[in-house]
Amino acid sequence: MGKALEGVRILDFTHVQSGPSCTQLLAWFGADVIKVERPGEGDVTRGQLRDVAGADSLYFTMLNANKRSITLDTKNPQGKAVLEELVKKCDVLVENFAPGALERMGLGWKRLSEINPRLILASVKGFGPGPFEDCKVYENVAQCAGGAASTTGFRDGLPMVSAAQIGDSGTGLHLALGIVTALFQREHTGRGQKVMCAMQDAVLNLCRVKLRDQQRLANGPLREYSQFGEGVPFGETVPRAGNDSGGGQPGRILRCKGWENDPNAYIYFITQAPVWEKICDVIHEPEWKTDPNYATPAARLPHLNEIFTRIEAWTMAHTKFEAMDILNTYDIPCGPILSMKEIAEDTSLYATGTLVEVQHPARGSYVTVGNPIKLSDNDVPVERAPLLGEHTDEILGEVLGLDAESIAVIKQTGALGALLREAAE
Ligand code: CAO
Repeated sequence: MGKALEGVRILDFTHVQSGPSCTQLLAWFGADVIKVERPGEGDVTRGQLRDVAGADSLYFTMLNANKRSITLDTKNPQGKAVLEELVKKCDVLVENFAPGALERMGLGWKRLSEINPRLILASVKGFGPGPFEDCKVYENVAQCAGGAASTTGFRDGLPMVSAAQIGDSGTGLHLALGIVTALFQREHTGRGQKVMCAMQDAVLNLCRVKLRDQQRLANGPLREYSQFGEGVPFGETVPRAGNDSGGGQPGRILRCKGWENDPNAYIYFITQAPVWEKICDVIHEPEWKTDPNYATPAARLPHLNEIFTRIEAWTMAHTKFEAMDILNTYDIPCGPILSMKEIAEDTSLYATGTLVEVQHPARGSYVTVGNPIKLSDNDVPVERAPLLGEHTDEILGEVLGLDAESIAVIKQTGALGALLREAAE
């Protein structure tokens, strides 16, 4: 088996989550990812939410697998010179600094493309050009500005952010696609280009069904939203719809046996139109197949609360897994609400490589999410995240061709942080 991005070298100048999630995917497709980190401290997440004293955090290790780490003080003239040499040897530079930081380093797009005209510069920023373009942005800011928070949660509650990191990892995914597309175009043009992904844009892209609903509102109420059946009028903007399903097949989260003590004893149940008659059989309401109030999808919309109350009486008599087994025999779409504990113990996810256990010299073994995108001709086993500066000498020797004497000279300047470390010891 091959490695899809074999031969592609990425200068990974990213930190926190959005950028690292992108470069980790590229590493899993076989690219050589060189993570450039500030001497001494490195990516700030190494020390954030630390659960094992003296070991890199899971926040860091779960976002930086299969990468090499070099420490480089890019504000030191010699460090900057080394960085520029690396730019010459790399295909892509990925960064997610605050707006203007790369330019302040003297490495704006003009300079980078002078150094290496084939270079692809890929950036994550919070916002695109406009009133907020200079703002620093984290996950939840993007979820709020991209339309996710105003449309998530219950109508009578606060706007709600999702646990899924659609602002950070969602943008990282978008950026990865931009990078491989730019690499593909470079095959024809020989030129690099800038790839920019704003977190607000990525979230909005993932929320496009809500912009659809915003426009539908002009032509009448959103009949598949629970509030329609409840007789609650719609305002000018898309309301929060609780757990109503986003498409035209109404769905809800329903209680299952054990819900009184288990916060996740629930199932998502979809009343998909083609299997309506089977649903009526399962819940023992055969007359609903022909009753004009229930027989068609349109007729059912004003009665969703009543229908789901009846279905829930059935789901509450079964555990979520029993209900899954029964409903699947009828082809009725449904899904158990799985806790993170249940997911972490699911052997089928380990069998596919979606969950992987990795050994780490400082923290022992840990579980990480492997590559969720499976290619039949791409085999890159998940490797632990690098220690800070673990590959500094290796990269200077192998990528830049420097001998031990030249590396020692660079170290003397403090560009690699070695002097700082020695001073501290
Ligand atoms: N050597 C020397 N200096 C370095 C360095 C290195 N190896 N790596 C980074 N730096 C410097 C940068 O040059 C910058 O310096 P200046 O401010 O003097 O120009 C400085 O470190 C800090 O960079 P920053 O502003 O990006 O970092 P921050 O912690 O203040 O902000 C964040 C973090 C995430 C809010 C900001 O980077 C950002 O908005 N990024 C874009 C959006 C994004 O990706 N957000 C997702 C974060 S994940 O939730």
